[in-house]
Amino acid sequence: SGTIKHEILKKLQHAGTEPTSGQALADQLSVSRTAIWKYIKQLEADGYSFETIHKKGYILKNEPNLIDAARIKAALDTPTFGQAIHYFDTLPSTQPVAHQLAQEGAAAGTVVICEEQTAGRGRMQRQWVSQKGKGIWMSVILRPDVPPYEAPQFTLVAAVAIVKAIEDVVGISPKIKWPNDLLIDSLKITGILTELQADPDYVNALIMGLGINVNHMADDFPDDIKDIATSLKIQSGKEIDRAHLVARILYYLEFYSDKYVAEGFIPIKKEWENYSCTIGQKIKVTTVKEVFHGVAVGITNDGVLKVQLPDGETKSVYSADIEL
Ligand code: BT5
Repeated sequence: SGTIKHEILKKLQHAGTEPTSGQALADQLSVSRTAIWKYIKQLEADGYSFETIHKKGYILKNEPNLIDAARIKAALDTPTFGQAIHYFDTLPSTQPVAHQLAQEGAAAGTVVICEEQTAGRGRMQRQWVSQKGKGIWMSVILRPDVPPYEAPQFTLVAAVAIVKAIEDVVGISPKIKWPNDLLIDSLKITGILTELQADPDYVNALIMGLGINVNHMADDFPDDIKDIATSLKIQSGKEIDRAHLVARILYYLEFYSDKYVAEGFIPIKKEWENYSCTIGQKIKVTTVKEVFHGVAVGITNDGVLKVQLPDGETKSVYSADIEL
């Protein structure tokens, strides 16, 4: 039934200011006119509004500024990802909900998304600021057929996918800061959190948490991040259709994770390097064990960062925070 609702929406979106009759919708979707009427009522309850023109039909007047399943699905162009979307107004965090669904067997590409997180989190239990209606706060369940030690590469896969989607929808190109940040103008626009459900030998699920600042104005950010964060709206000067961006991210996430499984990391590594602002830079590396300075000389075919120290020695960095 969710499908018919989103098909109705899609048709009315495409029809623009031309009325579409209930009978035409009923015929095209092989349901009764009463069913169409009920779906229209449901859409109205979701915040959509329609003009009803006597004997002619419906015109879509207003769409709520939401990232609900119907709007994402109307823009979706993927074989698998986003077929199941669990949408919430507010959640503590989308991650535990996605973990739970994955444990219950949810399919690859299942999405948990909300307008607002009250306890959004980054790596190592850091806070992720997630204001209502401003961003994309979502978790996507992946089930790639890879061993657990390859999980961190999916952070890099997701980074490439999100850059591509932002290029398509917004027309600007963020830079990737290893391992999990996207920056514009050296300010953070996106954070990625890759979590794992695995046995010793194989991955049951990857829970990819994606946080993207979209329609924030400068004074929407709280003091503690206002000097390090930015949004797509601040950077592009336009209000962005979040549902459309979500659909594009899901498209590239499916494309690149399939590519990874089929061809390995090397083809994706090339794209990653093109977008990276890390390689070739002097950086400060903070791991759980130590802090050191060096030059980021590259990533390996396993996605590990290579850092050359002042004495010429090269260190492999698997997980860290870096400062440019
Ligand atoms: C991350 O962690 O960057 C991963 C963020 C993942 C968020 C998504 S949203 C959907 C899903 N559900 C969740 O609860 N989480 C995921 P990390 O590299 O540890 O960076 C965290 C740091 O980024 C914080 O300590 C702040 O300094 C900064 N920060 C917090 N909120 C931010 C925001 N909205 N924009 C830019 N920077 C932010």
